[in-house]
Amino acid sequence: MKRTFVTGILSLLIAGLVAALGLVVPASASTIGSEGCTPGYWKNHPTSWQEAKPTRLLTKDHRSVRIVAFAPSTDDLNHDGLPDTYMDALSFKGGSDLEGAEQILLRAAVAAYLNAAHEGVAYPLRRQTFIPEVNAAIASGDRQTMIDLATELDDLNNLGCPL
Ligand SMILES: [Ca+2]
Repeated sequence: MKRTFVTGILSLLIAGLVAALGLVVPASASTIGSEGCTPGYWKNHPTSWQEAKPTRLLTKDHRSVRIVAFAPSTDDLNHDGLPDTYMDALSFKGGSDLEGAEQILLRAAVAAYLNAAHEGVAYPLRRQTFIPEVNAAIASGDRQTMIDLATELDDLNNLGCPL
């Protein structure tokens, strides 16, 4: 009887230990799940960024050949006379014309990039998948194509932020 009790306590302890360990195992950047943080979150938490600095230029190539750079129609979409950075993109205002659509898409796309790059966010998409789609939508010159993709990314960026 006593032995069963001790065994039961031990089982509970082990189960608790496993659960505790499970909580601290970091999710991999390649984790595919259903989490995402918004452009607003990333804009306000630049110290949480992984694999990109806020000053990184939108058009800068990535070291990994499997991740292509963003390809905006111009490197100065916010017209401040300087090449746009990842942080600039999170502040793009959007608008009703083609350039506005491109801003809306890139704002969502940079948040998507940061979600996909972060080890603690189980984002559903990989960068090597959606960045070419973003570039193709921009190259299409079709506002609705850009808005549709932006909406898809926005939905994922609003899945819920674990950070
Ligand atoms: Ca600029």
